[in-house]
Amino acid sequence: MTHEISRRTLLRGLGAAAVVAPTAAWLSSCSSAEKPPAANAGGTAGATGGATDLLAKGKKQGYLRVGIANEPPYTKVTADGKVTGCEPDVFRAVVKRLGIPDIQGVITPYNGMIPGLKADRWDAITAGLFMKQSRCAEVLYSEPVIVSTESFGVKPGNPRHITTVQDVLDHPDLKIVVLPGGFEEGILQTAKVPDKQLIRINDNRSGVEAVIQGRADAFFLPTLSLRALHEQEKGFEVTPPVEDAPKTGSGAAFRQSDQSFLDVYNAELAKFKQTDEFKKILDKWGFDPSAVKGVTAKELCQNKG
Ligand code: 6CS
Repeated sequence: MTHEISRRTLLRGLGAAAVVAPTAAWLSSCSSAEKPPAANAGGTAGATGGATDLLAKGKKQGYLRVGIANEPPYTKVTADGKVTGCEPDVFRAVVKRLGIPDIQGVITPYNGMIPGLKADRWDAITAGLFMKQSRCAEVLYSEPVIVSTESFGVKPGNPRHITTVQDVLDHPDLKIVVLPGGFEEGILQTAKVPDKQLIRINDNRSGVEAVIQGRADAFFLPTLSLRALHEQEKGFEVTPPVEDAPKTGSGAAFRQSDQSFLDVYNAELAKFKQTDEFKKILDKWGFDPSAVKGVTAKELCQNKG
């Protein structure tokens, strides 16, 4: 069901999936059973009746739907409802070069992104969903757009001296906030950190609050995401990048039935990565465009977990 709701409701309902169009403030709150209308009226069978012809679908309807989290600088929904952030901005630029005018964002938690993609609630994930073995086994990733690092959000002065995953293992009394199904949860699980040390919170602001109020000792999140949160809330500090965390990187993720679109997208992305526009987008969001040079999806998909 599509209906206009106030953007305040949208931003409050971050836990729910909500459709955010880049222009009109058309939003639709989708329950897990619902699908946004029209966009998948034809279901996943493309014009050929076979696998999705995502390129033809995007050109015909004028946009592709993307799963996002609203976690700056990776993804951001502005106050007037525009879908932006590093990954959506790159995706929008590349699909525009393929003849698809725009994108429409659906906000969802990280642990809902791949199930929602498979359920055809969106056509791609452009959220900074970091590549690792289990995810690469379920979806088709484009070549990476960004690489980035992980950090801990800690109390000022980092009184428990939490700087590495090993520190968490060595101190079983430490409580670490992670996003459910997030990459950081996976890092700690792969390191065999006992589950009783994990506190799962879906909302980044609440994760920071848990540290400030002493209910947790650290919030494990990408460095740039913590720095963006710190711009709004000074009651915590961000550690330097965690040295024993794997290299993180991401690109757009597609359904396995969309291999033909992935091939076309990757070819256009490779050209786009040579342009000043690509560098401008990454610079705007605080990413180093040179850091992703030579990094491949094949390499990042070796990440354990
Ligand atoms: O890929 C993930 O699961 C992680 N990616 C980002 C951009 N933020 C946190 C999340 O856990």
